[in-house]
Amino acid sequence: MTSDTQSPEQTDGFHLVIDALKLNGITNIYGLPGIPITDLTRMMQANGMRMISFRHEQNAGNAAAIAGFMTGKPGICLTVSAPGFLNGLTALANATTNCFPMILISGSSEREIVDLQQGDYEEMDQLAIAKPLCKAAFRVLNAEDIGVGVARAIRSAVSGRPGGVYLDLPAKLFGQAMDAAAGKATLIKVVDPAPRQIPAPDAVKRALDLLKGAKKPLILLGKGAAYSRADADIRALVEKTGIPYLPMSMAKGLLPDTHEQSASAARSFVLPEADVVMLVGARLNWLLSQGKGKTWGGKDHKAWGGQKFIQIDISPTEADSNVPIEAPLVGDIGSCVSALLAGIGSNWAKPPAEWLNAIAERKNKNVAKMAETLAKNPAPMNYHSSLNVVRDIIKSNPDAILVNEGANALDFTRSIVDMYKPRKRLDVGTWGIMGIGMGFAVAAAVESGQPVIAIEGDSAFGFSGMEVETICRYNLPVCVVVMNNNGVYRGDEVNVTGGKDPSPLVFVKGARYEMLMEAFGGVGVLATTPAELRKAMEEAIKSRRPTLINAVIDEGAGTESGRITSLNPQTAAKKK
Ligand code: ADP
Ligand code: TZD
Ligand code: MG
Repeated sequence: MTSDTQSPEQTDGFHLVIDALKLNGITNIYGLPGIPITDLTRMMQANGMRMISFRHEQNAGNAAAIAGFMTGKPGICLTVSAPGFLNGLTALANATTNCFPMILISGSSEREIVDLQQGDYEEMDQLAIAKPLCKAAFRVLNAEDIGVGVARAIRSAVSGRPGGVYLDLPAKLFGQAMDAAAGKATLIKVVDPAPRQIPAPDAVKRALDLLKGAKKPLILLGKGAAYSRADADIRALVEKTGIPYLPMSMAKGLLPDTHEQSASAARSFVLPEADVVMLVGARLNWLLSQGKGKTWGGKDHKAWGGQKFIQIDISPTEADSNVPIEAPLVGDIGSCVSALLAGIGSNWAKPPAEWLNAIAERKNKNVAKMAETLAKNPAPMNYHSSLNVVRDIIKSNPDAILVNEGANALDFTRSIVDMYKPRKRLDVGTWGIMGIGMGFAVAAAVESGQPVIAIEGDSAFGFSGMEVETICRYNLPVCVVVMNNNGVYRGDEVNVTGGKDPSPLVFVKGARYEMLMEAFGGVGVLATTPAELRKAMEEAIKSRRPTLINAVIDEGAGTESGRITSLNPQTAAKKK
């Protein structure tokens, strides 16, 4: 037989999607099967990809987003049409907000029916709905365009300011057959997906001149700095200049929190006092009081405190978003920091001793005060006595990844638990969103292979708690600690009307969250003292078995909204 009479080898949409992703080094998929992607999930597994199947798409989406942050490659979330797609959207929007590279791939129903609104199964114009929530959105109608669609999605997710991308794949696409060799030729291996962006020399000089003249300089490291993976250069910049620094929440550990130049323990002193602040991959959003108001030494919320800002960011439009930026430095953080380093000679003068001493004095005072609080052992446990244990556990296991959400459970963990290595702290990010916990924990374990410790408010845990089954199914080394205070912020509220419904903020008292983990074959522990908590956490790290520790916390220990009480409308109104 000649090759002409043989039927040529065929490929199809399913296989082209798989091949396009694999060609670009993407092998982990976070998703949930159903029409029209059930076969795709099976085929992905059969073709050497790791398909992590979740119980709710939002958690799969959060897993994909944080996998993107951890690896610098886009994390992939795969969902079914309409409702599955919508369940994934919160994570997609959150990824975009946080600058995490992620691609939401959703199957969709037939264009012809959707566009005429004729009532297809799970009909929805998904592309139109996704667009305002992501950096870019694409739809592929023909199998020969899958290579381009995947390449454009990857580039859009990771280049410039990273973010979420939507890729719409209608059901009909998957079954489209084509010649295998011709199909292979349509695939694109993306070259240099996140190109370096070199800052202009005059912008570097402007930044250095401003820094040189500072009497009270401060460096603020954000999660963009953690994402940039310029760890060694960032550390060199901090150490060579001798400038005190503050890490934003997810930048903790970029330099060890115990570093002598860390000003974390004197945060409320350094922010209003500093005269020149260099932002490295951090935005002046609500987390930094928009650079204005009392936090910054301003008299009221209209005026900033007179600080001058240097802002290193890959987004050229970020500068001046809230206050004037005297020295914007646009480029990727690696390139910007190395350009700054090159301009810092051996004759660089460290900041005035007066400034450093004033910070050291505050720091020592606050550290001593904190040590005193942490040493107490009240019954029932409170946030301090329980998180003191977590602090020790992370200290002896610095490679473990800490996932954290809640209000008090978040704020106390952030301030009490020191981090020692970059990108080990994953939390609620820019939105302060609840529900990232189990999705982040699954991806953290899958992507790193390291033990994961998830410190969860009991309310926060509830948003994604069913994924403990996923954790058990994939046998992941995740230790969930539910900081159980019977409610949102506190568990001791009562219905002021005296009616029989409980207060909107409280849960069933004495809930046995650890039994949820036991239901799926994991280890459940009830811990009412720091000693019990310590023993259970040590055992979880050692055994690497899925574990849930129900840490019973004083239900009156928290404050409303944790550290951001001032953002409550009723509190704000009272102040006026
Ligand atoms: P944080 O919440 O820690 O303050 P943000 O999310 O507000 O951090 O800010 C992160 C910033 O980092 C964003 O403005 C983003 O554009 C920027 N960024 C992300 N990756 C890079 C990079 N590789 N180089 C430069 N800037 C980056
Ligand atoms: N829904 C979503 C998606 N995100 C949110 N941030 C909220 C609601 C509001 N919210 C917070 O900001 S924190 C929180 C909610 C519901 C839970 C706080 O209770 P917790 O933590 O049990 O998790 P603590 O330790 O009791 O404070
Ligand atoms: Mg709670």
